[in-house]
Amino acid sequence: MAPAALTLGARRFEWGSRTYVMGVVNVTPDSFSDGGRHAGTDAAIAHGLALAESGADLLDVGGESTRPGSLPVSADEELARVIPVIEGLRARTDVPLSVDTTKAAVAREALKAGAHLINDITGFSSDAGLSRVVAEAGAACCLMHIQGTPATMQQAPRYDDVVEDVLAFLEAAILRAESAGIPRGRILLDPGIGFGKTFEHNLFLLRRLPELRVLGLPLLVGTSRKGFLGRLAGGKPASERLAATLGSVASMAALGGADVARVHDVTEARDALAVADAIRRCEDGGTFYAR
Ligand code: 7PJ
Repeated sequence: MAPAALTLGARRFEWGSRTYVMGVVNVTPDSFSDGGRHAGTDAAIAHGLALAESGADLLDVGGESTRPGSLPVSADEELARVIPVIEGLRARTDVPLSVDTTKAAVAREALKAGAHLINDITGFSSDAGLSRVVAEAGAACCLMHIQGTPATMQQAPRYDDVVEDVLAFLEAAILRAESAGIPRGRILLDPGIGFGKTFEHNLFLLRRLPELRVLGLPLLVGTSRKGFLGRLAGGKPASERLAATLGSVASMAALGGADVARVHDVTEARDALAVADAIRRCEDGGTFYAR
């Protein structure tokens, strides 16, 4: 059975009907390179609008880099980056907005400014107040698996059984969310590709994504431009990983792994998913889930 449909703002997500696309809107200092805070804000809003036009079903606004080795930023800095972008997008598009944050203080203001979903890469394991903020706002959340922290996670990732360990972490994350008062129907889960995982862990998890279905909640998966794709493509830098990204996105759709793909390149991902979803759908008569 498919997970219950989710309404976020003006959009309804009917899980199993197709693979939805979350477009990434980064508001980190790299995007401020040409002229300060205001230019960075405007560039991020313009980028988000372009992704919405390209068919993004959801936009994920992030003000803290979580790349391997990156260090945390303060709540004040994150707020200054993210809130004007949420306000700007909220005024100009009805695409639902997600905020990639681990901090209750940022989530509170982001939800006030009109965001619909909090995307916590620590699965409610770092800021005890975050789940309550989401519950009180009646917002949705994406709970991601991570081993360690972004600063240290790639030093020596280790699992007894990566699928079992991710499942156990996500089960505990669901409990944290539910005990704060977030209904199950407003929770998405994410195996956290690249977050405390070796090259082999990433591939193995993607191959076995359908096993995470036992949790009964929609799955969001982010592979876009990640390091394991660069390695598979012969050592390409992030800027040259589009084709490899599309390979991963189409594969996970074909394997039945993901309900939402988190990507930088929305136009291309929508085309790749249209193909993979159509091939998959012709076998099971219109839904990816057993009826
Ligand atoms: C993910 C994310 C992901 C979720 C980032 C990057 C690193 N949130 N935020 N899942 N990745 N839910 O985009 O390379 O995979 S930041």
